[in-house]
Amino acid sequence: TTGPTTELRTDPRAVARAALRACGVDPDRPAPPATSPTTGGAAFDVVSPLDGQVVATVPAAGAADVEAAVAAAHETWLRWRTVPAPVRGRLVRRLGDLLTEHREPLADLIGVEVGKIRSEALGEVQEMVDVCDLAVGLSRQLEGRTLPSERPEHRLSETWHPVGVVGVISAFNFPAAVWAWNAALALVCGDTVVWKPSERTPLVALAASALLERAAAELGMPAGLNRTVVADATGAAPLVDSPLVPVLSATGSERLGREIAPRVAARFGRAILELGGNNAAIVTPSADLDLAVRGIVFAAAGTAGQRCTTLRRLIVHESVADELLARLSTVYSGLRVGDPFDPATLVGPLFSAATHDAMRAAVDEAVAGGGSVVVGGERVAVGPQRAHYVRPAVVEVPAQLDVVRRETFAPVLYVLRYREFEEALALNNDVPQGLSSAVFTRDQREAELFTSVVGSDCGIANVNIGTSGAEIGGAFGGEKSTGGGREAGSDSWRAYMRRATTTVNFSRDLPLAQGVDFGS
Ligand code: UN1
Repeated sequence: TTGPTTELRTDPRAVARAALRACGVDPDRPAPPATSPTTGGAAFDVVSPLDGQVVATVPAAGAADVEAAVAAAHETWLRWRTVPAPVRGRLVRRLGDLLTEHREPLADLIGVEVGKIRSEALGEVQEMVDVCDLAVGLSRQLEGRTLPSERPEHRLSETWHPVGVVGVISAFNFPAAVWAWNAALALVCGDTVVWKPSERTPLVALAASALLERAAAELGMPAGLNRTVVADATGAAPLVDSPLVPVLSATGSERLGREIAPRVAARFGRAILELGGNNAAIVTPSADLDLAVRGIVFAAAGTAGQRCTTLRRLIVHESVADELLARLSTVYSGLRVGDPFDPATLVGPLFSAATHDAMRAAVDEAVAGGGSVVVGGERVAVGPQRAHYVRPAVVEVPAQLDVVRRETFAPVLYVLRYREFEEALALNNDVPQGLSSAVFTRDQREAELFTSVVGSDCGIANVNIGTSGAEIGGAFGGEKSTGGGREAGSDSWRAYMRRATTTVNFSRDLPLAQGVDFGS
């Protein structure tokens, strides 16, 4: 531990209580709306990463509760699917308005539960509002196609129908926005939702679900279109295994994906997977270094390195590496680490002691493999010692070591040097994960190559912008061990619906396709 203890002015418990109340959740008994009391009697303690103390206790849903929530959501779906999509859109529009009105308390809860700095917590709420806007627009555009039939006086067309209950499993680091990406789309698509937030960040989930419930009540729409279940993996089993959940959207570790994907596949369900990332940026000799430094620092140190899109690998041309590292070193040394509610703070706490352990182990492994720490990695004393504040680290490594090829969900940026652009591209792609990637260059040939078929193999390939902070307008997701799912914008909505292909014969004849002759 270095330096003096920085003051922690925020009282997480008081902030959480006031924010829950503002969103219509009883702070003395925080529980999901529209659900019967849970069966187990077990409960989860919510620990704030700001000071390591318990801020609330939430009753745990067991497998029987989750099973009941799925059955109830299915019943609600039978009615909801017949409501016209533009009418469903009104619900999501009202949800977006309520989220906007409650952006401060929602951001408070994200700050208390995750440790996000104010601007990023507000940004997460904005991301929810943005996806509501997108979904409202989509509610009038869930279009099918009419295709040329090979037969005369025939029409070939497709219609998109609601699919049923969509299960959503979300992670601690985007405890509300990932639900909104899924729920806003699912609701306009005519589906209902059962949401299992991380049991370590349930409070903002309870608040967001309460606002949706309020929106539905105000508009005279059904209660329980979304059912939130605060459960662990065992309790959540019905979401994974029930045939009443045709689509399961899961965000989390690669381990989570390996556990659930085969089970969803075994019942022929559809899984939308958003798993790990190990995102790289290439900095070429022509890069605008001022811009690159800013892009790199936000992507690598923002959210204390705990986004799935966090920049974890920097692949720098040898001609600019020394200068870039010197500049990064200066900026990292000055990064304000501390109370995330202090507007001057840029780096809040790590989520947990386990995150801190994983970070230290990763840095040690990189050093043992011949790497050297350029800057950071040390603990910063903020408030009581039960919390884990660190200076984000930059570690230069001689090669893409095993530890570099793994995702460590903490602020460690590995730096590799390259000579030829093709070598940089190969390094970018030579990891199991395939979520996000970036190139900083002013050379159009390099930029085009990076985004071409032989360039980055990731779901996101950016030019002169970091790897994180995607807008919701595009499809979000990645390849390889990232899981292949796509959420949010573009045509991601199709994954939340089923397609019916229809051939209509309006002739007086019965010509068979492929010219088949079957008598008469
Ligand atoms: C995540 O970390 O799970 O692109 C999602 C981004 C955000 C979403 C991150 N819009 O960084």
